[in-house]
Amino acid sequence: MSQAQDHGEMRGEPLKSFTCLLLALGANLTSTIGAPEKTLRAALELLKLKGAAIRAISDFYTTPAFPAGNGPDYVNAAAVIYAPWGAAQMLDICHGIEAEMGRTRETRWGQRTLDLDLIAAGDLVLPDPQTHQKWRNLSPDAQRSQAPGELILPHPRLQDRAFVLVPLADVAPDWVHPVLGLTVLQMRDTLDPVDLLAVRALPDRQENNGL
Ligand code: A4P
Ligand code: MG
Repeated sequence: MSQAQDHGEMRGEPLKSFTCLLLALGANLTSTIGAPEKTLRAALELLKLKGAAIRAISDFYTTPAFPAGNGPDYVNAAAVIYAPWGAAQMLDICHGIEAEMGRTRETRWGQRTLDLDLIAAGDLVLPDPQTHQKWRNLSPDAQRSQAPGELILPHPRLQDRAFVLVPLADVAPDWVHPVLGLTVLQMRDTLDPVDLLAVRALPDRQENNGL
C-alpha cells in the first residue's frame, strides 16, 4: 500500500493534506485494454497505483454520444479523489493515463478510448475568474472549435452536461460550484429531463464499486 493510501483511506478519515478532486470519466471506443467499462476501472486503478486515494465512485452509466449521432454510446462515471498532488499535476497524470489507453485527439468532441476531465479541485477557480467566465460563456459554435490550452477549473462545461452531472450527483451531490453558487443537484435539475433520462445506470453496481 502506498503512503497516500496509508493516510486514513482505510479509516475513512478526511485526508486534509491532500487535494480533493472531482473527476469525470468517459469512453466510447475500445482501448488498449478493452471495452469502455474496463478502461474506466483500469484508469481508477492506475490513479490508485500512482498514490491517489479513491474516496467514492459513482455508478457507471450508458449515455448517448454528444453531439447526437457522434459515434457509439459512451460509458460515463465520476469519482471523488484525494491526491497528494495539485490540480495541474493531476491533469498531467490524467493525460498520461489517457495516452496509455490509446487516446488520440483528432476532432473536438471526437470519439475516444478514454477522457479524464478534471471537474473541480475544491473551490478553486482557475486560471482566474475572468478567464473562467470567458470559457464558460463561449457560444456553441466557438465551443465546437476552441479548446483551452491551460487548465480551467471548475470544468467550463460541467453545468451543461447530463453525462457529467448525473454520475457526479452520486458522489458529490452537495458540492457547490464556486462561481455559479449551485450544488451538483441544483445544476443537474436545471437540465432538460429528456437528456437526464437518457443517462442510464449500468446494472453492475457491485462490480463498479469493487475496485
Ligand atoms: N483542459 C482545460 N481544463 C480542463 C479540465 N478541467 N479538465 C484542456 C480536462 N481538460 C481540461 O480537452 C481539451 C483541452 O482542455 C485540453 O488541452 C485540456 O488540457 P480534451 O480532453 O482534449 O478534449 P475534450 O474532452 O473533447 O474537451 P472537453 O472540453 O473536456 O469536452 P467535454 O465536454 O468533455 O466533451 N458524450 C458523452 N455521452 N459522454 C462524454 O463523456 N465527452 C465529450 C467531450 C463529448 N461527448 C461526450 C462525452
Ligand atoms: Mg476532456
